[in-house]
Amino acid sequence: MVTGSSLKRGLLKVLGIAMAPIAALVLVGAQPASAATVAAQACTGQVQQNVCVTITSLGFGFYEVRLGIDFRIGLAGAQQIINAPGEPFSGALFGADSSPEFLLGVPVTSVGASEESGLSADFVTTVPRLWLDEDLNDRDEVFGKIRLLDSRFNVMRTFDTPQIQQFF
Ligand SMILES: [Ca+2]
Ligand SMILES: [Ca+2]
Repeated sequence: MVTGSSLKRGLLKVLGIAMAPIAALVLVGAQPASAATVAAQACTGQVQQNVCVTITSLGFGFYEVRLGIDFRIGLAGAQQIINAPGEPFSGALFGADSSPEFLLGVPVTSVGASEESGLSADFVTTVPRLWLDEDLNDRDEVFGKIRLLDSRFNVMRTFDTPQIQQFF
C-alpha cells in the first residue's frame, strides 16, 4: 500500500477536491446568498484531531454534505490502520435534538496517511434539502459523526464535528 502526502493529494485531485484551506471555504460562505455556491463549515480544530463538516448548496434543492478528519497519529500509526483488512471508517450526519437523530450515511471517498496530518479521510454525499430539515418549521442543527476502527488497539473511536445551524 502506497501512502504519503503525495498520494493523498493525488487522490484528492482525482476526486476534484481542492486542498483549499478552511479560510477559503469560510470566504465562500461569507458571500451573498445569491452566489451560486454557499458553503457552511464547522471544524473542531483540535491539536490531536481536526474534524469538519461542510454543507454546500448545489441549487435546485440539493446539498453536498462533506465530512473530513485529520487524526494526527503520525505516518506509521496511520499506515498501520490503513493496512489492516477492511474499511476502518464510516461517516454519518445526525440531527441534534434531545437525543441525536440519524439523518444519513456519508460514504468514505478517500483515506490517506501522512506525517503532518496522520490518518486523514474524506466523506461526501449529495442529498435533497428535505433530508437535512430535521426540525420542520424551525432551525436545524446538524453535525457529522465519524467512526474509526483503530486496529492498533482494537478500539472503536467516535469523532463528532461541531454543529451547523441553518434553516434547511
Ligand atoms: Ca434539532
Ligand atoms: Ca427546519
